[in-house]
Amino acid sequence: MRILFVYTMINLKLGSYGFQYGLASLSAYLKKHGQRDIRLCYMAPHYDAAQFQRQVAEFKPQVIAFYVTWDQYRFVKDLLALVPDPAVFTIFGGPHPTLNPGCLLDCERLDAVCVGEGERVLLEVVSSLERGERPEGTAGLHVKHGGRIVKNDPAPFLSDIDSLPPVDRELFAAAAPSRHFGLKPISHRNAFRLTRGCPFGCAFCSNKALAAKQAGRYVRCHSAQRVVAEIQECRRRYDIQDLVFLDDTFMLNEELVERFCGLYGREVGLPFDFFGHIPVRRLEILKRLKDAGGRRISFGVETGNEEFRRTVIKKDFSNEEALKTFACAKSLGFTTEAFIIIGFPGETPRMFDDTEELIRQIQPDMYTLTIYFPLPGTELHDRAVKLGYLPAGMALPPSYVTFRSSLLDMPEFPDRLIRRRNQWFGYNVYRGTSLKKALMFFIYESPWGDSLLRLLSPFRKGLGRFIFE
Ligand code: B12
Repeated sequence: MRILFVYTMINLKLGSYGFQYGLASLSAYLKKHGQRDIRLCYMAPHYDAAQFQRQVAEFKPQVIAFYVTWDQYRFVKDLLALVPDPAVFTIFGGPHPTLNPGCLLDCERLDAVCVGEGERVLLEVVSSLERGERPEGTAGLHVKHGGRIVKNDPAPFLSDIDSLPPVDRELFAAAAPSRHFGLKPISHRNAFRLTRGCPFGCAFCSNKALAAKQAGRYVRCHSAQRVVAEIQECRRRYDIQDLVFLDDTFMLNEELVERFCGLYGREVGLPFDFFGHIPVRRLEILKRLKDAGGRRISFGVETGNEEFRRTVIKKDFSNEEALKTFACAKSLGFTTEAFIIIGFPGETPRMFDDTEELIRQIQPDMYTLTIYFPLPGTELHDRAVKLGYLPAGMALPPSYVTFRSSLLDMPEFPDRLIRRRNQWFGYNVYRGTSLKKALMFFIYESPWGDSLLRLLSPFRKGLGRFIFE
């Protein structure tokens, strides 16, 4: 059966990236079960209907399978409407349809939505279609049938993720551009995962709601051997200089991290970047990671206002713990990065002063500041609606660039002010320690920052050294 996957990265701040682990896993799973004819339509950084139509006309897929996040939903919906042949089976999966399966009603041309992990679901859909049957009884599938919608309960989370085949990187090798515009390239060559899922309940993130969608354990780990073998295989195939781990929280399972560090340090040793979590209970674990090749560690600080962080954002650590963790990571020689969000529902400019102050004290090597983006199906999105900052059921305008402006209408912290604080943030944080960095961040956060980054992307490495060393 001819299956076309669609992955879009349209209108995003922070550049385009060439890999989506979930689709690569689905493709590998289907191939393991005998499907050979699988391709990818990768669309970035602009919407390009002609590209999609060309690929559909040439490949003549029988199934079109879209990965959908809330920010991309508006574009994917338009692409879907271009599918000419009613016999082509169309299906959405990924975090947005999982949390909002009602989008099946919203999209006339859509046949089905997958709720949760898709490996078994998509295989059963394809197998049913091959037998000439509609996949009505598939666990995890919401599917249209003669004018009504059949909603099947999801199957439990896969219990043993090591039993899955290694993800299909060639799918992306054939379709994604070799040049990436972001400062932190993520591609089929260098992106890996040690785990699936996340145990934390941050109110702005989809993970808590995703965890509740299926029965069983959401957080699962690969074995260290399995991941190192996958990395070795990739090194044989591609030229890899460094790695990035896409795990929501890489340091979840300390025993696993210990085992991984030992094996990886001995057999691979390439520099790697990953996400940490504050507080790090045993700081020795950071040392192990550094010795194994750890290079950049990113922590979600989100806000500098402790009370707001604990009660509204639902992240349980103190500023003291944040300072201590960063200091330790820096002293070990990591490049440190802080993830911060501005414009949370109910946040005030005064609270954001606390954020600026904390990050000024931390002095991370770099930061990523994003303007709060409400995700339907999350606690904080509902809070924004309840407080009257966001209309319920709001559609995203096509021109909206995530993280560039606020969708909330907060009289105390209006969009205009949020954007101003966003632009001046880096300057204010670094002006006392590095004027060069302060000015570079000011330019990057300006309205022309993205275009500039794109223009300068061939010189990314040199630029990185110039700013951060
Ligand atoms: C790594 C990552 C990134 C990377 C890589 C992109 C990516 N989407 O993978 C980068 C840094 C580029 C990135 C960018 C963004 N991200 Co991000 N990212 C993640 C993260 C941490 C892990 C994704 C992953 O590897 N999952 C593991 C794999 C195995 O699971 P999966 O991808 O969900 O796929 C499984 C199922 O969903 C399903 N499935 C998926 N697609 C399909 C399709 C079909 C047809 C079927 C049947 C099934 C199916 O089966 C797959 C295998 O089981 C997730 C958090 C999360 N838990 O998902 C956030 C997450 C996906 N990101 C999110 C957001 C908001 C963004 C950005 C908008 C941020 C921005 N403005 O730049 C962009 C959007 C880019 C895009 N189009 O995806 C949100 C999406 C929320 C939502 N409700 O839509 C998430 C969920 C985090 C959050 N805050 O809640 N991200």
